[in-house]
Amino acid sequence: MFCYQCEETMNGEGCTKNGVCGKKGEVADLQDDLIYVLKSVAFYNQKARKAGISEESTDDFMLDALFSTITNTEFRATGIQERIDRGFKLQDEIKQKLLDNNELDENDLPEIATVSPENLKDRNTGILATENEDIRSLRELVIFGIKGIAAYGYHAMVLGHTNKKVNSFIEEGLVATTDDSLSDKKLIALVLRCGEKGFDVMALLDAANTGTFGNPEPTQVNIGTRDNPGILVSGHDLKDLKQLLDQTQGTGVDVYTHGEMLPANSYPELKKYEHLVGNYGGSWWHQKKEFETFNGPILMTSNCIVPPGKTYLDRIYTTSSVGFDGVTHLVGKDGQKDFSALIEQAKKCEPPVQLEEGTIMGGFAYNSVLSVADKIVDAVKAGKIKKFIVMAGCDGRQKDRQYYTDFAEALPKDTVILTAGCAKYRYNKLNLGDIDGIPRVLDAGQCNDSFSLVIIAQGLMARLGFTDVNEAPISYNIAWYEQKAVIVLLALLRMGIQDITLGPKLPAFLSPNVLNVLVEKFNITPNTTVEEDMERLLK
Ligand code: FS2
Ligand code: SF4
Repeated sequence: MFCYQCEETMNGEGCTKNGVCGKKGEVADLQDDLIYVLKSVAFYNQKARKAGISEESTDDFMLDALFSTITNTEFRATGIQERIDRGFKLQDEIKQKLLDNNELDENDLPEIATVSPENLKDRNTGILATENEDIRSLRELVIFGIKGIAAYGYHAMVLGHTNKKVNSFIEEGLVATTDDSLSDKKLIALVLRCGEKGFDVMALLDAANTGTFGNPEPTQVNIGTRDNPGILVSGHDLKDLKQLLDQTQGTGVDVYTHGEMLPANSYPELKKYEHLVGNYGGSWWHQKKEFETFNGPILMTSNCIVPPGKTYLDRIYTTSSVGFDGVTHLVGKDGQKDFSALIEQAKKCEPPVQLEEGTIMGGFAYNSVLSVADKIVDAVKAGKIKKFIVMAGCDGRQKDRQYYTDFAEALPKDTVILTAGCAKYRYNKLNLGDIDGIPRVLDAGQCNDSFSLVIIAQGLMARLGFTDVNEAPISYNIAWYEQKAVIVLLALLRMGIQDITLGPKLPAFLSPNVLNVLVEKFNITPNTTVEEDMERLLK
């Protein structure tokens, strides 16, 4: 095993026995095999795409399979093995179709395309198979970005929204990482194209979410509890939540969001349910304690599961790309899922233990922020808002993340934080106040809604008369943890955004030379101390 895809990788270098996240070495090895097989499927499907004979079901499979390899998603060896088997089946089917259509020369296949169930174990599928550390770094940067694209593409796909160009890029990118003739320059260009597709897929998911559930509205989200039994929904999938809300209506069972599902409370088509009570607890890594005190069933709809504690193992459920041994996994049929097992179990459970009370504000996606843009622009022109600080990204369990709370608290009162993703839990309950009624923390939503922050930045910039994105009074202090944040970062870079401060640690998968390129091209800076960063970011 060798995995270095997330921020908490062992010693800042790589997990080599088991993952810090709890992923077993066997599962990590299978994930390497799966990515390898996906590269082969991608090779064939690129040809099928060009010949006009590719199937949508292949896109769906690729999105799910890549998503399953993201940190804190599929922990089951069986779950990964099933996807490897399916990949081989698809590889054969697409190959046969290409042969039937005279679109393939079997005597001219690259090595990746000759992988089979019989020879897979003889191949070195691991990350370290690429010996040159700069090429390895760039290849993995592309692959981790593609994993993020796949996750967002998956959530859009279940809502009926797809983007063929994005799906094609996923294949192109995967195949490119097997091409030894590609120079580092070409790989850097590929990394930037990955960022471009990252932006496109976030726009796609935004269209899927807002088209289905309406534009998020500024909303006071309750963080207390009621006396009914409840079901807690975590992960990122709004469609699963909607189906659960429909099925729990009139049953006496309440529904709460957790972690990255918090923004669901601001969508008109979700907040209209009286029994969507509010949000319970904090970001993903608090779940062991919070799932225990919640008392009722928990539905994990996507990444962000941590190895469950015994006290709630019999009442946690997974679905879609996420899975864990010993946890009931729910599979839908024709886009519909049956949550009756959770509902019946909830009826026998105690109501949640109240952890806190009051409300937090959410729903500041681009539509609601830009609808009051004049007010914001007036506040900027009057000198009441001096700077916007984008503090998007991830939360994590390491102690050094306290930096983000301290940074938010230390910001002068004439600054506004634009946030998205679970990083917000480090400061969204601090009561940082408002400026002429504009909250000092504007929460655009989930990590994918970082897209919204770019639209907000562009919208405000245009009204303030700036033509260069880097001249506007906006600074970036981004926190990362896993591969969805990698694609958010690449998307920001592709937008030409300079001077991003990144923390709490730099990715282990960036070799010194690749890091130098990012520093020279985009002036990415690792975060340091609150004081030092504050001075630089407020300049
Ligand atoms: Fe939180 Fe970071 Fe959302 Fe994850 S914003 S840890 O990428 O998918 O959540
Ligand atoms: Fe280690 Fe992160 Fe990989 Fe888990 S996902 S094995 S913690 S690098």
